[in-house]
Amino acid sequence: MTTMQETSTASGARMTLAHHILASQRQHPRARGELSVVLLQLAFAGKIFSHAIRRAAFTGQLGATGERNVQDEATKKLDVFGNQTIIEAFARNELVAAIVSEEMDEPRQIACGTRASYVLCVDPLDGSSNADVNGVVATIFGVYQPKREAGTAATVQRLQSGRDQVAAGYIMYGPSTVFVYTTGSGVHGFTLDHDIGEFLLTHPDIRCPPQGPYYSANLANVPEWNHQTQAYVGQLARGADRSYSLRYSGALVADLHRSLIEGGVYLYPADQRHPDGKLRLAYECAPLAFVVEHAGGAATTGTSTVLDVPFHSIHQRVPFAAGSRDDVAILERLSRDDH
Ligand code: AFP
Repeated sequence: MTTMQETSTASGARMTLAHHILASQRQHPRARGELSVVLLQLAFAGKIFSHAIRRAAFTGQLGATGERNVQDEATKKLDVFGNQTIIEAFARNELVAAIVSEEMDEPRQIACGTRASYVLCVDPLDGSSNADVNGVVATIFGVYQPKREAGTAATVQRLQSGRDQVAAGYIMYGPSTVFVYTTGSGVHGFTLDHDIGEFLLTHPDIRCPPQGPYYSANLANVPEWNHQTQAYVGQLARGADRSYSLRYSGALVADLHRSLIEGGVYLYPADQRHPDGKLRLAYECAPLAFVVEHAGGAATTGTSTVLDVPFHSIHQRVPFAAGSRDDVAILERLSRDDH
C-alpha cells in the first residue's frame, strides 16, 4: 500500500506529484478526482512558467509593461504572462467556476465551469520586484469550495473566509522550482526535475519547527509600525536567550518557505502607508496560512487567526505574520495585551 510519507516507489524512483495527489485522493473514497486535476493543472502551469522565467532574458519577458494593476503597482511582463498561463490552464475545462487573481480587477468567470465546485484564488507572480534581478519569485494558490446550492456553480460572492479552502500551496521559482501543497493531510514539497519534466517528492510531510531562528520583515518600515510590533521585532533581534537572524528577500514565499522548513516568522504588519497591511487575504495570506497551519505553524493578523478573517472584497488586505507556532504566539500576546 502507498503511504503519503514514502518518497520513492518500489523501483527506487522518486514519487511523482501525480502519484502523490492520486494516493491522497484515494483516502477520500467519495472524491470525484476534480480537485486532483485542479492541482495537476496548477503544476502544469508552474512548469510553463518555470520555463518562461528561465528564458525571460532571451525572450524579452523581463521588465515592466508600462501598465499599472488594480493595486496601482507597475505590472511586469512576467505578471501578465503568469496570469495568462493560469487562465489558459483553466479556461477550457470544467474544473473551476471562477478565478480571482492579483492581476485582474474582477474575477474571471470560466464559461465551462457552470457546475464547478471550486473558485481558484491566485497570485501568479509573487515577489515581482525580484523578477528582473534573478531573484526568487512564486505563484501562490488557494482552491476554495464555498457553500452552494445543489447543482449550481461555486461563486466568488459566497467565499466567507480562508476556511473555505480545500487545498492551497505555492510554486517557488528559485535555483530549483518547488511545488508545495496541502489538501489538509500534511504539507508536501516536490522539486521539478527539468530533465524529465516531472515534480518529484523531495520534502514529504513538512513540519514547521515551533520556534526560530529566523525573522523576515521590511525593517525600513519599523518607524511606521505600532509599538507592539516594534517591541516584538526588537525582542527577536536581541532576545534574552538567543537572537534571531534576519532574512528578507522581498518575496513572501521565499521568506516563509525558509521559516516553514527551518523555523522562524515572516511578518508584514500595518504601517502608515498600508493601514490594513500590504498583503492580500484571498490569494496571498489565506493560502499561505492554510499551508503553515497544516505544517503545525500559525498565521495571524495580530488580533485574529488569518483563516478566520471574514472576506468582504477580493483584493482586501490584512496585516500578516506567519511561521513557527511559538513565535507567532508571542506577537499575538503582545497585540492582545495592548487592547
Ligand atoms: P510584489 O509581488 O508586488 O513584488 O509584492 C511582493 C510582496 O507582496 C511580498 O511577496 C513581499 O514580501 C512584499 O510584498 C515586499 O514588500 P516590500 O517591498 O514593501 O518590502
